[in-house]
Amino acid sequence: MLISRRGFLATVRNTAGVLGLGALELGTVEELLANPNAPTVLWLQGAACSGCSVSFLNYISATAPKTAADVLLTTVNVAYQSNVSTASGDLARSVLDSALAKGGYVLIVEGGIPTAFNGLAAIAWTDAGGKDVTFQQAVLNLAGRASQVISFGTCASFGGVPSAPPNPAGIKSVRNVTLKPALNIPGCPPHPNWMVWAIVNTLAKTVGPLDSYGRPTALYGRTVHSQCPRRDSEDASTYGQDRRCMEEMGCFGPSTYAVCPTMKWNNAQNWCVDANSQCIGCVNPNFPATTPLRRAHGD
Ligand code: FSX
Ligand code: SF4
Repeated sequence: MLISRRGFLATVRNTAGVLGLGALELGTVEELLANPNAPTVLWLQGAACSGCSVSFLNYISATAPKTAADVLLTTVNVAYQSNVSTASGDLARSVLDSALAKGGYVLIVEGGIPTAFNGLAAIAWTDAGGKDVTFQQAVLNLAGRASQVISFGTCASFGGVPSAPPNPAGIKSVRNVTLKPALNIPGCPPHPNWMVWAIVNTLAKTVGPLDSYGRPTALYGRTVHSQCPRRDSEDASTYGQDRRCMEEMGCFGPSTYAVCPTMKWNNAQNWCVDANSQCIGCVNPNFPATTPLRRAHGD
């Protein structure tokens, strides 16, 4: 069943409500949808903690787009988002079916992909005939007709937390399941600015060079250590010592590539080291196997 224009408008209006935007101007949405070039974005969620979506919803900026709502509703055409869309059942699935039939959308995947038990550890939805569609199958189908696949978070990019041993569900990354290129935006979770950056630059075709792990060097090109204000400071010997370097406590800043020290988090208020925690390397392909937190707990 193809979704009607009226149904789609209702879906978008409902999404605005969930985001706390109040009444969405129907004219604004119609204007957006009337644009034949309005890019469609589909955002699926698999084996994850929802932290990527939550991080994205905390996006805030002094310049446009100013909030996550601006991104979702006026900058791009997000037709499906697992956490914020209130549409469910046939209506939600029909949005995906319509996009698949048309092709050329941007597919965002958040979370790892369970592959053991024929993928049955995660059911994405049921098809029009009532048959279960595994998350693995959903990603494979939708990736096949996407113009670009983007992995949000370390789980989708590399397997991340849900793929940690013994990994009974056989969690794999998006690249390892689709065997196709995907733009990786790791972080557990990724910074909201990185996700907005990825969407906007993908649509504008301005992502630029990637490193060997499929990460844009604009965001992951320098080590945390090289940008850290504590580089020449005295070593910390325990937690809670302001302005001391955490290297002796296993800080991963020297081997982790991210812009956290310069961009900072929570609307540029703070970041891990400024809060007296080591960098735990959450953007790394082997996260969380070797984090200093595991060592601190004797794992
Ligand atoms: Fe993974 Fe997303 Fe870590 Fe969570 O949903 S990157 S577990 S913070 O956030 O997929
Ligand atoms: Fe490098 Fe970590 Fe020390 Fe900062 S706290 S200077 S990132 S080792």
